[in-house]
This record gives sequence, C-alpha cells and structure tokens, in this order.
Amino acid sequence: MILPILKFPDKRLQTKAAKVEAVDDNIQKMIKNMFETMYASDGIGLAATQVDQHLQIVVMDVPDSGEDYQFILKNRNTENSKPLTKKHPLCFINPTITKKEGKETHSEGCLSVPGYYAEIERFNHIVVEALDENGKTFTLEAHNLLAVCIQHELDHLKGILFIDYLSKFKQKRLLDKIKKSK
Ligand code: QAP
Ligand code: CO
Repeated sequence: MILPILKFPDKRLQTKAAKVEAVDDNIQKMIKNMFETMYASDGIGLAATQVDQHLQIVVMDVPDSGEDYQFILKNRNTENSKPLTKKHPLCFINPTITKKEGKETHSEGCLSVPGYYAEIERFNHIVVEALDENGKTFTLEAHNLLAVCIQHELDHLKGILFIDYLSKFKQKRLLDKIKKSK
C-alpha cells in the first residue's frame, strides 16, 4: 500500500517519533508499506514521520557509489543484464548514531520537499546501531551517501528537515516559492 507523504511546511513533519516497543505484525506491515511508498516515489530513504506515523522507523535503499559501480563493470561478462545499481534495502528501528567522523557537504533532497535540493554539511563516516525488521540488533558502519542519508532520515525522527540547516533567507525564499506554486 502506497502511503501519502507529508509535504513541507506541514507541521506534522516536526513531530518527535516515539520508540518502537515491539517489532510485531503491525510494525512489519508498516515497514512493507514504507518500502513500497519509497520505491514508488523514486526515493532513497523514507522516515515514518513523513507518512504521518510517529514511530522510530526508517527505510532506505541507496544505490551503489563509485567503488561498487567499478566492481560491476569489471564483472560485466557475467553480470551483463544487471542494472548498474544493486538493491540494498535497509530498515532501521530505534536507531542511534554511536560514532561520527569527517565533515563534508553533500547535495540533499527530500520526498517531503519535492523539487528542492541544497548543499548540507554532514559527517561522512558514521556507525549506527538499530533493530532490523525482525527486531534483531545490528551495528552498521556507513560512509558517503549512505551515511548522509542515515543522518537525514534520523533527523526526520526528531522532527528536523534538511532545510532547517539553511539560512533564514533561503528558507523564506523556498517558502515563498512553494506558496506561489499553489
Ligand atoms: C534523503 O531523499 C537524501 O525532490 C532521501 O522530486 C537525499 O529520497 C539524503 C526525491 C539525498 C541524502 C541525499 C526528491 C524524489 C527523493 C525530490 C529522497 C523529488 C523526487 C528524495
Ligand atoms: Co527527507
């Protein structure tokens, strides 16, 4: 089931998500719907907050970056029919970042702010601890776009949008543009 995505400046995007108490059937159904919604909108990450469910759940599927792309090209003969990106569906429940290193700026977008992109400073290397879709604890070391995406999605669970990091001037310009287009 594809769920409607809240769009900025909807105030519900500022809600702080509650911890998931138990990864039960209902939670697993919600995760399935979130993946469906993310893929249907060509997204690489989606937080439960964005579909008006204020629980600490994030789904993600970040296409491979530079090195993996080279790996696929090297194996061209055997992997000819495969697309240049591999599917890496990841689900984070009750996530916490335990290590962050190396600041860099990346271009970010958001399904809740369609058509708008901005350069945001984030950590380039992180370690995140979370539960997976079966309620099992895992620890993941992430770099580059995947690390950026995790930070972006965890912000959603705290009610923070990437545009909150922009100057008041840029925020007002964006708001004016959205109001005009309505
Ligand atoms: C967060 O965002 C992210 O404007 C995930 O018209 C994005 O999936 C983190 C999207 C980039 C780091 C870098 C945005 C789709 C998807 C749009 C998304 C749009 C259609 C955004
Ligand atoms: Co977003």
